[in-house]
Amino acid sequence: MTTYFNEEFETLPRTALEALQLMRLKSAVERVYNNVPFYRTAYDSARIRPDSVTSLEDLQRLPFTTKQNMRDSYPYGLFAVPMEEIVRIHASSGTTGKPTVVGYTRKDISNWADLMARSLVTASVHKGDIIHNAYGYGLFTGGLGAHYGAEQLGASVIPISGGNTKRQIMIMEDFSSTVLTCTPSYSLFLAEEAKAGGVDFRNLKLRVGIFGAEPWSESMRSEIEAKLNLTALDIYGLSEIMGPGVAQECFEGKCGLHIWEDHFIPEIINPETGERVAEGEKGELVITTITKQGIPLIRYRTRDITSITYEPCVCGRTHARIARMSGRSDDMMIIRGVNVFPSQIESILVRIEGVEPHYLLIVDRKENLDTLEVQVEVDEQIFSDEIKVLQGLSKRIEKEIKDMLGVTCTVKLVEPKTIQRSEGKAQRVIDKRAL
Ligand code: DLL
Repeated sequence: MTTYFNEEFETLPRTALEALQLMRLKSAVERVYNNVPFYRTAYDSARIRPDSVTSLEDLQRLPFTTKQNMRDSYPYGLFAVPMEEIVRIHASSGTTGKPTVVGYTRKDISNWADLMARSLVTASVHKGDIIHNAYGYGLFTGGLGAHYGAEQLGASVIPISGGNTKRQIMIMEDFSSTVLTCTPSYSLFLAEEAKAGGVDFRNLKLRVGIFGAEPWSESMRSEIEAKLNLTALDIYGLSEIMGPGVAQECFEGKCGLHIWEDHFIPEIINPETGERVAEGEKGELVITTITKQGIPLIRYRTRDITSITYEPCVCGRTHARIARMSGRSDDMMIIRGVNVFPSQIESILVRIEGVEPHYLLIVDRKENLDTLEVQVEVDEQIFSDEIKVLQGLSKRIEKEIKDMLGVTCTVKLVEPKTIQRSEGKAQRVIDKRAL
């Protein structure tokens, strides 16, 4: 039996859900047109009147909003309410330049807490659970987002944030934490430190982990589940749209993440043409927020690559499911014309015995040719083996990558614990070509 946080909305029949979406969409378009000069200008120049949106299909006629549009209106230009109504500000750092800034009204914060509570329940969390929340607290939405959701649900939340990993393990052990929330890469770092300190995860009370904020693979899931002795579920979100809790994988189905369609309208487009792709086909996720007040976004291009399915789910929730993100379109490396996502390399590495899930991809250009070096850690035992064994292993990985992805690389096996660990999002790629 599935437990819901808000059964009525989570199981709304498709027709009712779409009727609700349309009502909310119309009002959102009206609001941005009246309150945000950026949208008024964009719609006026495309000759679109807000009241001409009369069906969900009409959404496709509206222009996209991009991260660049947000940067251009830094910091508050896209806010749709006066500053007096904004009760919280978050920002995402991004790799270059100024952060992207978002503002929340009191209602936005309460909707977010509800959706995050819904996401936690979807991952089987309930009152009485003790949540070790190791997402960073601060401008990043992970910490506070998960925190408010946990409180809304009525679970006990430990606001440990990131860092001080040894102490985290002691707290997790002594406080009998049952749920772990952090990035997937940090969960593996916790596992490693626990092992080094003689702590066996089988003796901890952890039951489920809710991991997101960065791409991870199905093989990484198996690795985490084995090392931390818990069920690992995927959570998706982005600060521009809200923060964590935009979409959540359910405990019952463990197959795709329910995107909360009573608040967001998802579309999958071909990033080149901007046209929608068929159900099940991969493309870029575009999200329209239909309840947000502080900074509503219409057709926001997330750059995240996924696919969508409207097939019914065993958990009974009627909201569509998006597939595990296979990367960001701007993370995609083009090596001598071949498109490669870090997550594809990760899947190959994690399956190989003796290889640890800590890796770094270094892209460079030598004599006008792109090069890819895959640095990956091996376990103590392999590392102390003869050079011949190590050479054999790196050749084998090079061959697997070539066979599976069609790209030539050099593999450098490195000593355990040499690749930098992250307390938040892991950096997997260094592209020296751009420097
Ligand atoms: O990472 C929000 C979040 C916090 C999500 C905690 C989940 C858990 P940003 O810092 O704005 O917000 O980064 C958003 O991170 O566009 C994706 O590229 C990536 N991302 C987030 N969740 C996942 C996931 C938070 N489950 C960006 N799988 C997004 C893959 C993810 N990538």
